[in-house]
Amino acid sequence: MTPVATARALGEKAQRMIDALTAISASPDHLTRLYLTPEHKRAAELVGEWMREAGLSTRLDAAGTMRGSMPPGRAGRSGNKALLIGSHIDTVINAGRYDGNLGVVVGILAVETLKARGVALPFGIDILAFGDEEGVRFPVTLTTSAVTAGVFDPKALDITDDADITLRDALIAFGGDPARLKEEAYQRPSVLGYLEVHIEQGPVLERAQEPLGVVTAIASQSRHRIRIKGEAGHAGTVPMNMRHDALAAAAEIILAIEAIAKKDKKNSLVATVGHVEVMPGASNVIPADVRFSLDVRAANDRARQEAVEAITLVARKVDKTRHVVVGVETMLEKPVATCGARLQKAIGKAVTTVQGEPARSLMSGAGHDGQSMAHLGEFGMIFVRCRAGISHNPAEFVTIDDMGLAVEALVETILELARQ
Ligand code: HGY
Ligand code: MN
Ligand code: MN
Ligand code: MN
Repeated sequence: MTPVATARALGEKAQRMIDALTAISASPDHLTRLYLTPEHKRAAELVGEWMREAGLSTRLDAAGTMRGSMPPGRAGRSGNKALLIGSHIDTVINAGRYDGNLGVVVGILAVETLKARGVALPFGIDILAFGDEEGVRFPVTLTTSAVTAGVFDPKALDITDDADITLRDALIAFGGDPARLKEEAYQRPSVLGYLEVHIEQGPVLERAQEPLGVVTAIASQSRHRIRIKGEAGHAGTVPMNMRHDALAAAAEIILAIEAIAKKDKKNSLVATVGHVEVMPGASNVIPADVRFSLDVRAANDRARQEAVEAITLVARKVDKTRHVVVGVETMLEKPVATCGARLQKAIGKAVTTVQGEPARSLMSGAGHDGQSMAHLGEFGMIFVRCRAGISHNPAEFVTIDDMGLAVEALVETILELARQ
């Protein structure tokens, strides 16, 4: 088949696989697939089937990652190392269908394509379908890739979800095994590197009219929980100057967060409050207790840290002026994760070959499992154009042709590494 036909046929197969995964959701109305849920299990089993059809041996690991493995096809300088290829099959709430899922589908199709071409590689390939990159159910992110990279903090097992279920209990109920997480980690010398194909989740490639791009680094990121304790009271009787309104205090802090982030001009600083809980939540009761999430990112660690310090100062001020108690808890901090030079170069060559024009390099504002996998060695990412850069939204869209080109680019990257 001609390369274009191959890309088209691969894109059509990718679309069928994406659509099959999209149908596995907590809701018939939209795509929501959280970590360690029955829909996570069903999606992992479907991905496992595809992996086996591609000739990989599979197992669901103790953390809930579906792993597909292929040994080296021939001797070579890489010895018994494995090239890890992965992404995540968990989603946000009311998600787009390509975020994460596309990377797993493209990885499986790339292995199928290499086998169809009779390519014998001097290294193994492991495909990893991570179960928890988004960190939506539990307020920690990259859980399963952290286990894979040997950097999982067991204290996270005691973190609870909104239903007060601990990560440990959810893992056991899922059929995972908290006691075996440590042994699930790869050893650094056995890993050739980690590659992930992912939608850009931003507008750069579409604006440049290029289907693919090379990721240079993943932004510095931290997540926090802010809790405000005020005093419940009767909405009709407590005078305004005598209130300790936790939600009004939260509103003042949230607007200050937005103002701090907007002031930044050169560090791609962004700050988001995405989840707010108001207790007791009755319309005629002054809010007594408010908890909200805070997500801060920047192109460098210093800019992010300075923003968190400025936000914490505002929280202290509101604590005093409104006579409430404001607590700021840091749930995670991830420094900038830089993609390996060798993988960037191999991806750049492959993308240039496949798209027929020089590959563009760009930073990722979104977090990815590569932030964990960087602990095992080099990681590299291929970005795929998505319509208007929309993501974490059911309007997320990638064309069939671009998906086919993504498979071709991953195949070319693997062949480039095999030639080294
Ligand atoms: O939040 C993120 O950046 C990623 O989509 N989990
Ligand atoms: Mn993602
Ligand atoms: Mn995401
Ligand atoms: Mn990711």
